[in-house]
Amino acid sequence: MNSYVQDVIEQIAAANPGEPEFLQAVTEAYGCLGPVLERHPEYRDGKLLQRMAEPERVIMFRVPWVDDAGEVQINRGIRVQMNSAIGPYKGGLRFHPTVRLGLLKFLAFEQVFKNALTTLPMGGGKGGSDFDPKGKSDAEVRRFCQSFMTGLYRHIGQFTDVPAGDIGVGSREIGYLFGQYKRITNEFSGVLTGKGYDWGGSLIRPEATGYGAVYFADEMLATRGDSIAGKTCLVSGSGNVAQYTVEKLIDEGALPVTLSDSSGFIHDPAGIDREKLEWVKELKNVRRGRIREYAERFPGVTYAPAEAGEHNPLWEVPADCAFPSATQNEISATDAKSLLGNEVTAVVEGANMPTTPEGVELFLTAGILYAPGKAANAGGVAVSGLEMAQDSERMHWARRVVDEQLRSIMKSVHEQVSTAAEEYGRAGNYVAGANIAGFCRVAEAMLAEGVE
Ligand code: NDP
Ligand code: 2IT
Repeated sequence: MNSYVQDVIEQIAAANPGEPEFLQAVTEAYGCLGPVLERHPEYRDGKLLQRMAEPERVIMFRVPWVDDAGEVQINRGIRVQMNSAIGPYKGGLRFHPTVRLGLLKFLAFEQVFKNALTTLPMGGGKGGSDFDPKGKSDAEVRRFCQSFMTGLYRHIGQFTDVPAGDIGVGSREIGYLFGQYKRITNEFSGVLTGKGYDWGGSLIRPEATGYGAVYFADEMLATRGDSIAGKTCLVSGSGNVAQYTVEKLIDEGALPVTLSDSSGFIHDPAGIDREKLEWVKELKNVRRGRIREYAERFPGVTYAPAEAGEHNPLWEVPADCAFPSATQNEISATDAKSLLGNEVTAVVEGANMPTTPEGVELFLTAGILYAPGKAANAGGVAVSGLEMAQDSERMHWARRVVDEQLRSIMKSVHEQVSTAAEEYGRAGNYVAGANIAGFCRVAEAMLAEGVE
């Protein structure tokens, strides 16, 4: 790594102690930028690396609510407004007990690059709470969401900051958050994305991240004269991203064989078909059950509980392609070796930063098709951008129109990433390409806007 970049990373590490995921994301991204800074001394003079690692603003607030037993509960709400150089802050909200400021800073930092790659006018942000929706009643989730929005509403808006969903925040939570925003502000606007169709949402937004990841896989495989049809695919997670990844894989004639949650994973060698997928959607989105039940419901399926440590047996299942779609750092070096040992062709990240740095290095050295999340999962936020456009127009676009735009945006992300990698002598390296292309677009805007 270039010594200037190394120094900057060390300064950032010293200034942000106890934030390992944030530092991991910064190190990965900036580690690719040495040659860019040599070609563009103005980025160095403008201290762009330092500026981009410092959130423009962080909001932290108390979220008090009353549970069903009448007891007062307190959670912490956070919104990281990372960068608004190319548009209003945009990015999801995560409700999960592991949420801390450092975790949201990593997600917000990646979001800035990702949103730039969509070419839509969206800056980057991320927020959430350490609230755990698991095991909570619907009324408890609603009261929590109303209190969360009461703390957040004054800091967001359709032209300022537009949150959406992420882990633990789906259409139910977006509904409660939107209702409270509208009630407090007396304004019906596109302040959140991922809304229901009848109240300002976009068709294809629920599907967008998963569909987009498969479209990105199509683009990558095409560079090697290959396609997804007939490929055995591993998918982790069983939430929004995993479900619609499986749906598109089925549409395109691939064979998805796994799903998971934090308790364990299922392996269905016959393949998850449409009927089984509909059952999973009902299990996860309506009954809010565990993936273990899939193995009880369908014959020939094995279930393995999650194991502690550096190894997830899901990644030992032989397959052609892997779509990690659960959470950060879910593919360790050991898991990457299992995948490579089984001659995986492509790893396509539906989740944000699901591969550890050691795993990333192994994939890059092996020369497989490896798509980092900031490129491969950009379809979700891209259709959020299209939802914002529809809200502004007071219009709904047809399903086919949104899907075509999503496909064309994923094609363009692939093209920008490939071109940037080639320009800097790193052809085929999608990590370098995504970081360079995303960085340059934001850097140019920041320079144009002055020292702000
Ligand atoms: P959901 O909450 O719908 O689903 C998350 C899934 O991942 C669940 O199956 C959950 O299992 C599992 N999971 C979550 N945390 C862990 C953990 N610590 N260990 C093991 N499994 C875990 O979230 P999404 O599908 O929306 O998000 C999945 C990933 O995709 C995240 O990395 C998110 O940041 C990323 N992403 C999401 C986008 C979106 O539009 N929703 C867009 C781009 C990226 P359990 O129920 O047991 O917790
Ligand atoms: O990580 C992500 O890109 C998301 N959770 C979606 C963000 C959005 O604003 O749609």
